Amino acid sequence: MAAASGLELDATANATNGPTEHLYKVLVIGEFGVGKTSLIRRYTEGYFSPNYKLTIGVDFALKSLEWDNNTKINLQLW
Ligand SMILES: Nc1nc2c(ncn2[C@@H]2O[C@H](COP(=O)(O)OP(=O)(O)OP(=O)(O)O)[C@@H](O)[C@H]2O)c(=O)[nH]1
Ligand SMILES: [Mg+2]
Repeated sequence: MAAASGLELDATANATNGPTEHLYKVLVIGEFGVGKTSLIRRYTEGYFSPNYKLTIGVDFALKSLEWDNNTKINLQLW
């Protein structure tokens, strides 16, 4: 399984414009049944279930992180 992400932060947050929001789309790819859905669910929802059905096509989940007081990071995990 391989995860590719482009987590590069530009620290351009400034007080006048309020919080800066960043959106990153993270693609999780790999052979069937290796645990991609499990990994994403565990990270975004905080639990593991041994009963996931195989994913047909693609699915995605969202995770929002308060990076610091001026920066919000939204992750789209595919
Ligand atoms: N024991 C154990 N089982 C795991 C782990 N990760 C995933 N599994 C199990 O492996 C099976 C497949 O996990 P999925 O997360 O559905 O795998 P997937 O890569 O999304 O599969 P596809 O969507 O079919 O490509 C499930 O029954 C999971 O419960 C792990 O870390 N430990
Ligand atoms: Mg899956």
